[in-house]
Amino acid sequence: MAAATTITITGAGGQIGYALLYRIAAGDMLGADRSVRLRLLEIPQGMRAAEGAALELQDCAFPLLDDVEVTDDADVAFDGANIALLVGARPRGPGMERADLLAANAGIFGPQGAAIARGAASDIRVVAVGNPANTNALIAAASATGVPADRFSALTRLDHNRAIGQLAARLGARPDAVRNVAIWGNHSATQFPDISHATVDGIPLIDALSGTLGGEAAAHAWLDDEFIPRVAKRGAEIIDVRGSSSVASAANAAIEHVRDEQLGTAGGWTSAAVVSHGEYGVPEGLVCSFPVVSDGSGYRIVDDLPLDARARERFGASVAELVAERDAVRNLGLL
Ligand code: NAX
Repeated sequence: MAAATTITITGAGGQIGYALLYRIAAGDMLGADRSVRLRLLEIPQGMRAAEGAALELQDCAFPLLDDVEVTDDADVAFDGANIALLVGARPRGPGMERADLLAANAGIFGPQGAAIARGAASDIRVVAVGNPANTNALIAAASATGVPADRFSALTRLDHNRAIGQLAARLGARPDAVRNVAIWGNHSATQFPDISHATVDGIPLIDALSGTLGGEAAAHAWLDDEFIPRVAKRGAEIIDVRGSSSVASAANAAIEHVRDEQLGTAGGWTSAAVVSHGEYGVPEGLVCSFPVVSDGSGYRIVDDLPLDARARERFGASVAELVAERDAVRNLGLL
């Protein structure tokens, strides 16, 4: 077996951390032939929870788990890291303005980016899960001097999977029959879940939807009035029904994001927020969700899809939000 892969998980004592650790150690992320070394980063208040999770990891006696270390020191956590999942973030507190939230998170993701630059392995790849995920990834990348920006991404795989789940349920299809859905923009309510290139069992999805709903006008009405808002606001729906935010589905999405980036997307594409090089007119440097593919050496944007005026308008609104977040961070002198 090859040398163990070192994986750093921040916020490991939190809810998503707890849902992530055991699946990673069981081999769900990198496969049954790669052993892993886990580095759990927490703040002092979260250390006991992370230490407890580490005790349980020991009690699972996973054959692939070489070693677990719990720390509140970012330099220790990222030392030699091959993969980092940045989950720990500052949630929006009562009365907190957007600028306060961005600043609080810049105070987390900036120093973590710098620690990654100081100590991570040369093949490091980082995904920001903690919100606001896109801008947190942007800040971490900007602070990681010497690490190529394209090593940083943010999670929109949960939005992608939510879209597939909705479509499969509406069409009575298996989720794996639905291909080439795309999430464009920000991981927020402005995101654009797009089915215009999607297929189900090889048939254009819009045709299948028109057949199910009784015509193309009805299909477009369902997409605009139900599908898009439901996917974009699914996080709030989960909180309303479950009484707590998405945890298992978020951890699952993070595992799939890393797995596909590291091992490759097999046919079709997925969605991830990655650094723009100007694709589709998105300002260079923004961390924006696009359809992406990977051959195992990192995500590459699918950059040649036609977008109609309606799609451009929705995508443009979400990109404008990302620009505003970036500018707010810049104006605070944090970028
Ligand atoms: P929890 O509050 O359960 O856990 C967060 C943990 O992070 C806590 O244990 C806290 O002590 C730790 N933490 C805070 N600051 C830290 C720092 N500087 N270094 C290390 N650890 C730190 O939240 P949880 O439910 O696990 O959610 C984590 C983040 O994921 C939140 O920001 C949440 O908004 C975000 N989400 C992102 C999603 C996505 O698709 N991108 C979906 C799910 C989730 O909402």
